Amino acid sequence: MLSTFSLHQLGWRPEYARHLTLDDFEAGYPARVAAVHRGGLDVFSSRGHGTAVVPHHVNADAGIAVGDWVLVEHEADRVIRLLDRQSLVARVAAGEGHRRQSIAANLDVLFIVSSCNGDFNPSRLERYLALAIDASIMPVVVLTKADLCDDAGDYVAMAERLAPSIAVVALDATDASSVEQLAPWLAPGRTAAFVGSSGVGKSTLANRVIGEAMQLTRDIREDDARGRHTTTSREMFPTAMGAWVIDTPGMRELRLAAPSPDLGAVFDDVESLASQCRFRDCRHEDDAGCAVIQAVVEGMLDARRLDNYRKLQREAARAQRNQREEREHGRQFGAIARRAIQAKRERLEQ
Ligand SMILES: Nc1nc2c(ncn2[C@@H]2O[C@H](COP(=O)(O)OP(=O)(O)OP(=O)(O)O)[C@@H](O)[C@H]2O)c(=O)[nH]1
Ligand SMILES: [Mg+2]
Ligand SMILES: [Zn+2]
Repeated sequence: MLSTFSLHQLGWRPEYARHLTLDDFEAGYPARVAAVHRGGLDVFSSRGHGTAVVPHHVNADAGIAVGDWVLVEHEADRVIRLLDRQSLVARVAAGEGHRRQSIAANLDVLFIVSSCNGDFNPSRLERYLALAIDASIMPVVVLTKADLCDDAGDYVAMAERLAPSIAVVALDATDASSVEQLAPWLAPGRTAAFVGSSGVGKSTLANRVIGEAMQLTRDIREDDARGRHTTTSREMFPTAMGAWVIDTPGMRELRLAAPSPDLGAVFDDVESLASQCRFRDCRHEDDAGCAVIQAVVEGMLDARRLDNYRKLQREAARAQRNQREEREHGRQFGAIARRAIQAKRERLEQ
């Protein structure tokens, strides 16, 4: 494995330095986050592979993520601060509550992995596509296990219908020459993440593109009861070709966390129909002058697709409400803190 990486090899962009001063560069050096543990970070930098702790005062919206850039103190293996992100993939954390959880940062490509079998789910793919496009990350739908199904072409056609001009690739993740199809998105310095349900082949793909030499550095994982190697944490690896790939654990739930995702990029058919509804605030729930419902009735639009669109819209509205509440809470807390400081100052002055 390479021992050190230049900023260029690490995928550095001038934008990351936008808010860095000369003082910053004197205090620390930029490093890229390869993994996030409870005790700290694994990082890659010009010094090679290292670790760094994260002091409490370091702020990161939705938490520091794999792929993030941080400034690390020269002498102390301690993070000084997080550098501006170019992109962030986040979701509402699984389970109760509405905490935002970051999945990966500074991605160029999101490989949305599904297999050519019962895992294939158009509504889930639309959800992932909306997530990627909202974060300005190029989505690529990767359909694995093409070798195990009768006609992968059917799945490709179904996937291609989900959003305008998206890239869809069908392959056998266990076959090196088949995985070559991903090469156009893995140029040196690029960063790509594999996301999707458990067992669809994310790690198999990641291992393939990481290459022989790098695999030696991968953790030995524990098998589950059925002898499968299921991924339990997000981790970034350098590939033999010079790109970076992030392997992620299978996700059972992906609730959108962005307050106003650009659903139009995925659902342009629905949104252009919506512009023809009689009422501008039409909720597309009953047929009074609703062009969207009309299209469903006429068989021009999938009822499933409309349902999913409305579901994602509701999720976005909820995310917006939660963010507003959080901001309000933050403001109230800020006011209390300011009053306390003022009171203390007055006491000192007496
Ligand atoms: N025949 C065939 N088997 C595949 C293909 N892709 C994955 N597999 C197999 O499917 C199983 C699961 O693959 P993984 O790569 O571990 O799946 P994963 O997406 O990383 O799963 P999690 O880590 O649990 O999220 C393994 O036994 C792979 O060999 C494929 O394209 N063709
Ligand atoms: Mg895995
Ligand atoms: Zn309508």
